[in-house]
Amino acid sequence: EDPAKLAAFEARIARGEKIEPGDWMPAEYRRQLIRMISQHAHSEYVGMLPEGAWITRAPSLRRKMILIAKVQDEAGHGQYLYHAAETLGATREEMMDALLTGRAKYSSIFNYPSLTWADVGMIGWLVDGAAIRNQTMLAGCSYGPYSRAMVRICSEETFHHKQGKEMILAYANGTPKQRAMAQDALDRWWWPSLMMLGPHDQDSPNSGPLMKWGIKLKSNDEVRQEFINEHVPELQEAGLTIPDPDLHQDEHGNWVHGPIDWSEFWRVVKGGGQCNKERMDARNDAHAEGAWVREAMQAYASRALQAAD
Ligand code: FAQ
Repeated sequence: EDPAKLAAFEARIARGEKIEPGDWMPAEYRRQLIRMISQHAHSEYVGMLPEGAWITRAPSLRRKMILIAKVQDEAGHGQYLYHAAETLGATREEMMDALLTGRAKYSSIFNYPSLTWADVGMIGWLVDGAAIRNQTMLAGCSYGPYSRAMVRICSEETFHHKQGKEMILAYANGTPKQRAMAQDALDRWWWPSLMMLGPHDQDSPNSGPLMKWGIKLKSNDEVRQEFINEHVPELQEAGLTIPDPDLHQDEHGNWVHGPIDWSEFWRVVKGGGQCNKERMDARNDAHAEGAWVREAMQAYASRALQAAD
């Protein structure tokens, strides 16, 4: 790679300029962005499934409308993100193929089952809460299209976060059965939510290049600490118990968590979680069922092209 071009590129990042699609960039910067943005898109796309499963069983029309809007937002986030990756030269077909054949990753968190209605609220509060912490950081990233997508996605997810919190607070202040449902959902979603933010910094091989080039502005552990500091007091105030006997506050006011079971994390990432097979089957079925739509759109586009000739 041309050292002068690399130096000019790094100087632009140091000045806080955004890198735009046609600009020169190192091959590794492009590769890292395609990896990360496409996996982020896949996460939104698979992430529709755990909550989507509850649309037909929402307890009221109001809750059903909110949930449909949320799941639809997640589909939209996937679309923005696939488009952002396309600006780097990845094609939709390649990315979809990588997901559907299991070559690409998507977030570990979506391989856990949503067993009760309280899980829908807990996903909004914890999973969207963790996603917002990570994505607020990424809104400042050096690649223009990704950074701008994050601004819009974060504002929509702030609504998701609030609706989740509101739902859990209603249950936490509700009947003993509702309180037990909220606690049970917290017991099952707490640790996966911490894992979702990625391995500890010493086990995060991508952080080096990502932080050097201003893609990630904070490390996995820093973002996890922010997430914990925000959520522990609020969950405790709701009367819920965080399932971590070692949790305590240090002299700086940071909430320190007990050991994370990384063997569980890697098992889930490698396909051995409770719902990996179910999620991949659902996405493959949806893709196969959509074949006629893609064919019809292609036929329409080629006819429009002929008409323009
Ligand atoms: N799951 O070197 P690092 C959402 C992989 S969106 C699976 O630390 P990096 C919205 C990682 O890919 C949630 N794999 O990696 C929503 C790498 O493998 P690779 C998704 C994981 O990139 C809410 C290896 O481990 N958000 O939730 C995970 O520096 C509610 C080593 O890791 C994004 O994707 C994981 N949790 O840091 C939707 C945000 N963590 O690729 C519906 C963008 C790590 O080399 C309902 N991504 N791995 O084969 C990022 O910020 C980063 O990629 C991290 C990981 C922080 C996820």
